[in-house]
Amino acid sequence: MCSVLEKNFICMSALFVNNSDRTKFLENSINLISHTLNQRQINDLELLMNGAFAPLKGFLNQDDYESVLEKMRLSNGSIYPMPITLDVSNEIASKLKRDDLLALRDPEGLILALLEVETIFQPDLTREAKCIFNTTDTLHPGVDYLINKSEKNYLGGKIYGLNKPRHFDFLNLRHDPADLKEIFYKKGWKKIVAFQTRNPMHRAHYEILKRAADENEANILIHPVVGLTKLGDVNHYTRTKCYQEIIKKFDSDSAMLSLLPLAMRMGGPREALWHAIIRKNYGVTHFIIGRDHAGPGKDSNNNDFYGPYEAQDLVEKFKDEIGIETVPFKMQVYIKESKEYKSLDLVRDDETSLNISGTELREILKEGSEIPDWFTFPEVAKILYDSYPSSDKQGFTVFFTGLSGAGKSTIANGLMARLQEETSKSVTLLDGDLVRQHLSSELGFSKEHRNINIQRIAYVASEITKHSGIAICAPIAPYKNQRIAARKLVESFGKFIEVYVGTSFEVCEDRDVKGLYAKARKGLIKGFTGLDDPYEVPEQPDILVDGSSNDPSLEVKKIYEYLQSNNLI
Ligand code: PPS
Repeated sequence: MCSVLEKNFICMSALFVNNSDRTKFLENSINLISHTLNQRQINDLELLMNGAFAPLKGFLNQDDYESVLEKMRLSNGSIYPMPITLDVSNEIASKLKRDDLLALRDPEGLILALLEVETIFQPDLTREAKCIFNTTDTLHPGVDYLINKSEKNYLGGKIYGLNKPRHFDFLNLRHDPADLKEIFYKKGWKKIVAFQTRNPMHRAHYEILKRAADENEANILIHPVVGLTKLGDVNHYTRTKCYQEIIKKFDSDSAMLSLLPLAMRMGGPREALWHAIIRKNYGVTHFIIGRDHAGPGKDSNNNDFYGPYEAQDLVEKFKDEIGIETVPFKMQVYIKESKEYKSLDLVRDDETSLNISGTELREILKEGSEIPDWFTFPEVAKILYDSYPSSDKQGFTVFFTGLSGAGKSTIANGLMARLQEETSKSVTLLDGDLVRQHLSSELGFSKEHRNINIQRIAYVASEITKHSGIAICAPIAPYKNQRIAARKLVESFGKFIEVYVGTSFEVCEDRDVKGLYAKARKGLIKGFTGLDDPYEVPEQPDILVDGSSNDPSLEVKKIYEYLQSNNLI
């Protein structure tokens, strides 16, 4: 692919070894210590290996790291604002010394590269946060990684690329820098204006792109990030389907779409500068920087981490050194009267400006309301509706908890029947006894086993919820922590409603439907919930029901009405 002169820089800087070295390296790698890369490290490695992070030749050594923190430059003076580091566990760091080779593998064990260790150091991660992100507030995703997730040792050294990370999606939209440069060359594109995004694209973005291309007589590269972005972002599958619709709005010879497997740090100004360097490496000549580029949202005091145009200002300062033109854009709004988009700062007093924020859009989707036509193209709206069904079309989990014999199964069965009678959703009952028979037959009632049991139930419930079904769970679930963990797992996909069946121990013992209380009193059953094993009463259940009631259908009605009033059915 590297035939033309102007691509030489990239070919030389890409870090893949030639074929004969590759065979040697692979043979020798069997005896090497291995590090399993996390998703962020895989994204970093892919862009190191393909030359998108040029002039980097590997993960930063200590002198480059210090220099990047303090001066936004490598120790040789090249501008580089983001420290690309490899954090590893104490166990791995303690086994390595200078000049050792370390095998870098993906979670399935595929070797991606070798690292020739040059420096091993323990960074001051709080200082790094302050220098790079200008804050130590862990609400900042970049800071959160450093303080709460990063391992405490950094390894610096040269990378020998052996295999590209595996991708199975949108293969025709993935390009290395050399590929894109060759495509631009073949298309005869001299000026290319790139657009970075981690969100779905709407009409305002289309207008920005059209104007940027016209004003600069340039072609368009839509270059969205499909590596790690901010938690809660629209997933990249949905976004890419939206981009595929947007690209159709341009002449086929004037614009193209390519996906960038970058792990964002949400570092505002420094990140914008880094994005510009990366785009330069892909052969881009003009880079659009909008309002709050790579902004991480609000801090713990509800203030913005960075000023809205700080990123534009910083990149502007370094554009000549990088060799890329910046195309700054102010926030675009829709003018109701003239039915056109314009910069917010140009709106006249007699004009009505309209905009929909990301949060407002999520609200519209949740309610199942219509996304206005002025805001997005109907094709994009359809993709978003399909991916984000309104609450009444989403799945959910009703999680009963209470003592043995409290009446969980009776009420759960009643709820299941009512839901099946009155809705068209599929309902699955994960009753305590049934789960113990089918999913957890090897488990006993120790704390460890009970925890595993609830984790399994929560996992199955989360899958049912994800696929728009209703999961009704009815275990004892005596420990608060496990109930919280179950909620967390399910809530990634839909609502979790905790129902506490608050029947007292005395009533349950009195009923003793299965004769278990009597056995436990005689010491024939050890670790019985409520007797010699704790039941941690839910402090704030979503619903409290009375399991000692003579008419369980009243309790079923209470839950059913709760589901109705929360738009779940
Ligand atoms: S847990 O703690 O959530 O894993 O328990 P769970 O799987 O829901 O328990 C299912 C049934 O096991 C019976 N059983 C016991 N319960 C409590 N403590 C001990 N030691 C015990 N041994 C057996 C009990 O009948 C549970 O069913 P329910 O429907 O709650 O009565």
